[in-house]
Amino acid sequence: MTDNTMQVDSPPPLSRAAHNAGMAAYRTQGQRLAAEIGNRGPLRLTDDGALHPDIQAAYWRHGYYIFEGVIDAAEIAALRADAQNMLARAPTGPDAKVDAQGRPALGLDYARMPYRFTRPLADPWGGTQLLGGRHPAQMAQPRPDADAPEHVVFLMYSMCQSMPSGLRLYGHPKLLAAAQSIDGTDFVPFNDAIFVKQPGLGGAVAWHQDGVTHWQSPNWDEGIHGFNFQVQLYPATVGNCLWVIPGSHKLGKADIKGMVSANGGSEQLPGAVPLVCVAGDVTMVNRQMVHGSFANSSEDLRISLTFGFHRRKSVLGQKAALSVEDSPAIYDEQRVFDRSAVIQVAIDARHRAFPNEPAFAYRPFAGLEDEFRFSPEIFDRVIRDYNTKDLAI
Ligand SMILES: O=C(O)CCC(=O)C(=O)O
Repeated sequence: MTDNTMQVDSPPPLSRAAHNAGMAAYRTQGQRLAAEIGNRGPLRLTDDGALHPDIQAAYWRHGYYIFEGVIDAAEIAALRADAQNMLARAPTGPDAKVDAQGRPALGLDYARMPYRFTRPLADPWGGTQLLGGRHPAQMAQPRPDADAPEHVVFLMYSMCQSMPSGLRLYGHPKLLAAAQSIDGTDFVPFNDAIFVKQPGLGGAVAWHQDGVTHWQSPNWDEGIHGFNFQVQLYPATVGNCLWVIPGSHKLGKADIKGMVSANGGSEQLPGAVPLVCVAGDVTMVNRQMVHGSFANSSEDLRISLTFGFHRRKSVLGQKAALSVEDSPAIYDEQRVFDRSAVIQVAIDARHRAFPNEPAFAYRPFAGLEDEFRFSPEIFDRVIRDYNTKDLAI
């Protein structure tokens, strides 16, 4: 098994269509609960640029919020084009070096190969020790249709390097203002990953909580592991979207295996809500939420650009974890500065593309803006292989 192959052996019990049909009642119940909770609307800022206090309160109460209509149609079109280009340039499988057109795949010269594959409709992490063993209960793995390929792209990394529009998105002033309100003026980046849930093929992400570092910290609280945005490039439907258990970010480390057992072994956990979105909506999800997504047995594509932020004090001095745990690094001042510089460069790249939009003022780089203007030299120094410096906790 190579680094970017995630194999699953157990025989799939249900057909794709039967799995899709079997989710219907659960989906209806989840949508009802989501409607009761609400927690969605435009991304409103106060006059001094803070995320509106009502939204902050709603986020902290339930652990998530859906910002509607943040990214306009033209920007979504550019992001789709770049994401589809990345998909087209993926190697044909985990061990391949060329894409479907026989060209050298994107990323062969990157420090980290930017693609992860799964077998269709599989749950590559559930029930394994991968990623700190944080996905303890495997989701159902339906049998794909007969014409399914052997492997599908599941995740793509490096959006700030491989997608010009992805770098610009990373400097979005309203998203950064929200990050600043949640994680403080000295907030720092986490990582980014593009979840690709191809229609009738996309893999499952077993129920999990993201954080691995601070569960036993004496100063543990509901925000210590930060949050993730997901920018939806296509509709996130009830059949393919991310699900969360509201309020679970406040309760410490969940016994997910026990929750599934107590639910008669079914992964259809009670009290969960689907984060249904249209293209251009952005979800904000606390990384301590119990969350996951089912095998995409539906007919709808989802591509979610996922990137997160932390409080600086949650990260500084911590050991590399999760996607960067193969390195023995400690997140010292230099590492935090180097990875945070991606934000400053992204702000400048965005400002060049959208000169009429107010640029976000990122406090840790106040006075250093001229040293981090977007240029070929800065791209090589700051953006190339930036994800080897991710700040995962
Ligand atoms: O979008 C998905 O399906 C999974 C996302 C997720 O698990 C995460 O962001 O941690």
